[in-house]
Amino acid sequence: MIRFPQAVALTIAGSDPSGGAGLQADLKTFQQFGVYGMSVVTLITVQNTLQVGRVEVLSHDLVIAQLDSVLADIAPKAIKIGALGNVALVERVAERLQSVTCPIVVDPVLVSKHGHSLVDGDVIDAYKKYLLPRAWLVTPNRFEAERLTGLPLCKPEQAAAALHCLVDLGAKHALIKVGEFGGQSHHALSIAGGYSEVQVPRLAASNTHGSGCVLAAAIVAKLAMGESDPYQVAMFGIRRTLAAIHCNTQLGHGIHPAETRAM
Ligand code: PXL
Repeated sequence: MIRFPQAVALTIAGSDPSGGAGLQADLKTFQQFGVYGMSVVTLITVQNTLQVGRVEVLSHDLVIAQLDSVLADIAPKAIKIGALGNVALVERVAERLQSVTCPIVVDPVLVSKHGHSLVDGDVIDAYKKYLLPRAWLVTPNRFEAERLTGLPLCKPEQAAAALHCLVDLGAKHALIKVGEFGGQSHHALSIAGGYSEVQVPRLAASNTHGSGCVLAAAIVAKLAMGESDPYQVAMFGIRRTLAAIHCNTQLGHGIHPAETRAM
C-alpha cells in the first residue's frame, strides 16, 4: 500500500441541506482536491436554492464539544470558519482556536445569497474583537467588508481603504470579493500589507449559490496541501470559484449552486 502525508482540512460551518453552500460545499470542495475533510456543525438551515426558511444555531457547548473531539484526534493542516450564527459562538470558537497553530481562513458569513440573515444579533463587534486577530486570511464580500470596517465599498477604488482596516483589525491577509463592475468580477487582496487587485471575467451564469463558500474552501484545501504563499492560494481560490460558477449545474428552481470540479 502506498502511504502519503494526508492533507486534512476542517470546516466550522453551518449546514445547507440543498448542498450548495455551507459545510456541504466545503466538504465537496475539499474532496475534489483530494483533501480529507472534517466538519464541525454550527447551525442548521432549512433551505433550498429558492430560499432560506429557518436557521437554528446549535448550543455553543455542543459546537465546542465537536471541535474538542476532532482536534484531540486528527490535526487539520488548515481550518475554514463559515457561518457562526451568534456572538457566543464567535467568542467561544475564537477562544478554542487560540491554541491551534495551523492557518485559519475566516469567511464572515452574515447573509445568504437570498438575503436571509444567518446571524442572530450583532456579531460584528465579536468578529472584530475575537476572530479577525486569529485570521490568517479573511474573505468578506463587499457587504460584509462594509459592516466590518464601517467604510463604504460601492466601487473598486474604495477597496484599498477597507483592506487596510481589516488588516488593522488583526487579519494577517485579506481578500475582499468586491463584486461586478464593467463586466469584470473584482477581487481586492492585501498580502502582508501589499495591495493588489484581481479581475476575472464576469460570467452570465447564475450558478452562484455557495460561491463564497467554494472560494474560501478551495483556499483552505490548497493550504492543507502545503501551499503557503498567500497570493498563490488566493489565485487558486479565485480561479477555481470561477470554474465552479461556470460549471452550470442548473440545479434547482432558484439560485443554482456553484460546483467545484477538480481539473
Ligand atoms: O454562502 C454563505 C452561506 C454559508 N453557510 C450557510 C449558508 C450560506 C448561504 O446560504 O446557508 C449554511
